[in-house]
Amino acid sequence: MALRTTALLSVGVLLFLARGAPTDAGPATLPLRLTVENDLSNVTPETHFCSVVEGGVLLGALRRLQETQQDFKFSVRQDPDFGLLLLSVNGVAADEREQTYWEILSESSGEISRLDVGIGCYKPKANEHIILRFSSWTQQSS
Ligand code: B12
Repeated sequence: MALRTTALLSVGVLLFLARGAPTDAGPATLPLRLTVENDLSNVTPETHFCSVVEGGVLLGALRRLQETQQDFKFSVRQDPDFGLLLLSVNGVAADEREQTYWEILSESSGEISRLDVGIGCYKPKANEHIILRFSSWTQQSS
């Protein structure tokens, strides 16, 4: 009986080792490319490589980037209806009087589309190219 119990325990330990001990590695991270550009001045666009946790929102990727890269800073404003509005990037701030804002775009195979939600809601896909573009909203409605 004791021999049988020892054998069963050994098999159990072997199975545990073969499958791997539980880890606290957390969810996978997805790589992203982020370009910061300015439609209203001749500043050279800057590209950053960052990541977001799988299922996480763009805000998380921007926060991680800010924590690790000295040359990337951003700020937000809480909107009561739509969540977080991206207010400034690297010291360049949206201005109601000037009718300027940070537009959030996604590029794929040269096609650029506008995100239909803000940074607090948008869930980027792996290897997505996000563009933060300082623009004027005089020509646009949303
Ligand atoms: C005008 C407008 C804008 C203008 C606001 C400038 C201004 N001062 O008028 C500008 C061009 C800046 C804008 C930008 C964006 N917008 Co807009 N916008 C609108 C629109 C057409 C009307 C808002 C309005 O004037 N309401 C009347 C005023 C009196 O109420 P208010 O509460 O003061 O309005 C403020 C908020 O709506 C806020 N706001 C506007 N857009 C957004 C987007 C987000 C994510 C947040 C947090 C706040 C916000 O700015 C308004 C003025 O202060 C709405 C559609 C709608 N029917 O509401 C979309 C709308 C709110 N916008 C939307 C989106 C997606 C965006 C962008 C994310 C688009 C993009 N990809 O860049 C960006 C924001 C990017 C960022 N920096 O975070 C979505 C939000 C959907 C959602 N569930 O998150 C809406 C609902 C349009 C849609 N797709 O259906 N927008």
